[in-house]
Amino acid sequence: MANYRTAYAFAREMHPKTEKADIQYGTAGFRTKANKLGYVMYRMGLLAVLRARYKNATIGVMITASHNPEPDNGVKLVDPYGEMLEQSWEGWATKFANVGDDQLESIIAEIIQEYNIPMTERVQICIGKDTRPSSPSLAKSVMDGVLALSGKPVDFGIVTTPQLHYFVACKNSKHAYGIPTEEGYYHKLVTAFLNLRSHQTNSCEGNGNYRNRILYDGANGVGAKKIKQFQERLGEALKIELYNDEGIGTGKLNHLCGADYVKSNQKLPNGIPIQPNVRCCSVDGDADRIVYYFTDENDKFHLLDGDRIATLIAAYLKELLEQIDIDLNLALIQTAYANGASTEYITQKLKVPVACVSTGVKHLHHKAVEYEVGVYFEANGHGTVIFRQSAKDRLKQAVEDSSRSDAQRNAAKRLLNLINVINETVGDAISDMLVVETILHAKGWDVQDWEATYTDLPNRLIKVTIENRNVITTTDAERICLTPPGLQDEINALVSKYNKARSFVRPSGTEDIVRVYAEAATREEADMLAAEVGQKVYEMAGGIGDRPEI
Ligand code: G16
Repeated sequence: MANYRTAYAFAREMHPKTEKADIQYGTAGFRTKANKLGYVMYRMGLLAVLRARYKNATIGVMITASHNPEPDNGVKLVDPYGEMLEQSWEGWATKFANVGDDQLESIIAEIIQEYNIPMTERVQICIGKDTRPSSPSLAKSVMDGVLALSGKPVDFGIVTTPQLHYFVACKNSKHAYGIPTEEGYYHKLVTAFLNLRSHQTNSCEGNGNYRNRILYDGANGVGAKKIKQFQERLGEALKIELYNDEGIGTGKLNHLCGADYVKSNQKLPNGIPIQPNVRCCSVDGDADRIVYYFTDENDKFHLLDGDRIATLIAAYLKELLEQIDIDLNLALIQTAYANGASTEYITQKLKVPVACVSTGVKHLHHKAVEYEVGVYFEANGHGTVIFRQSAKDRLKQAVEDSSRSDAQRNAAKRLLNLINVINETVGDAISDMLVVETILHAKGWDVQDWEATYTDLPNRLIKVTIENRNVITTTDAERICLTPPGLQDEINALVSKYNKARSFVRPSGTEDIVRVYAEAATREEADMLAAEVGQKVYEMAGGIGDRPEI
């Protein structure tokens, strides 16, 4: 019991619970104002050690509020293979965060007993943080929690969320996933990317319509810092022009820029120059999401979001698998936010099966592992591809198989290289960018060719603030609203007024708001439907603040 006493004493002296209101482990861990999180961080340090001992593995703790505004912060635990914390432990995380200081000792004893956790192992906890000014002191609280239960904190400093996931996977992987250092990460991705470029007959400069120049919006966050490592290493192979790289603590993080801003507002971020038909991309505050876009010669903005990235990747993988002549089951996982046109394209044109799950990469990842090759993306640009080890082994055999043609073996080599560009642990904006650039280059496409594959249905995403967002509950992968009673009937009635329309509402798991999504045949109809549904939410679910305007 001596160990848990230390945990309690530390809590009382240094990290006492300061908030009365309960906090919940949401879509991506705990997220709220940074000044409310000190004790939560400490307790997540404790929980990480318990999880690590239970799994007999290294566990990760990432301190970030990703796309949220700079004064927010957050924390999430990373499981042994770099995946999100197993859902059955999210309840423990919520309990740990909310018990009184004097109950900490007993809750630690309870979890140890429930899982029969051996308390003698010396385990490592990898800790990473984004560029928020509040992150260093919150990281210190996590470390105190780790030390209180005699775990070993390994501080990776400021890193992107996907880098931290990668480090954890490397530390635990039996299949040599990579070297668990920043240098190891850059080396793995860049080597594979350059291999793919050099094996192509066409030049580095371009291929067909493809040009090797991209404007990159770093959201004034860690994605701006880390892309410099790639700029240096990629040189002429991909000329990345960096914008939105303000210093830490300027208050500009995610402000009028970044992937979430661009996706939600469907317009250019501040800071990116208008250059007609030039490929641009934006990452978010912790560089786990990316969207592409361009402005045409008439100043019209064109967005290529997560759905576009998913369809581009799935189509290319299908092409490679056909070239190799290998039968691997490939599927695409989306959420309710996926544009109806993307789902139609992928099922009817590409003939790749699609599954729809609830928002949150944890849900998408979970579904994707059911397939040999699982491509998963949220429309907001968060996603990746995962390959079963058996699929990788079959590809390696295909490369060695002398009965296969050179073309088949080369395609298998190409796919194996592409797998090394991909961060399979979680969505990774920079890795995704390199994958997109590889595919566009291989096809000789620029964004206009990519966009021409199908036509998006116009859509609109708005936020509505209500008193208690938990009064909204949903089912069927969040496509149907269960409560408040009658709201779904109202949504159905509004949707029926428009062509090709669809709309749903759900409480955000990262912000204190309700999200309303609408799509329809025309821009005007989509905007009108979103506003009307937003107003119904406001009226029937206790709206506060600004009422959505038509
Ligand atoms: C997080 C999650 C994403 C999710 C997003 C928005 O992203 O990792 O899977 O789509 O929040 O979630 P919600 O609609 O529940 O607020 P990020 O980039 O903020 O970590």
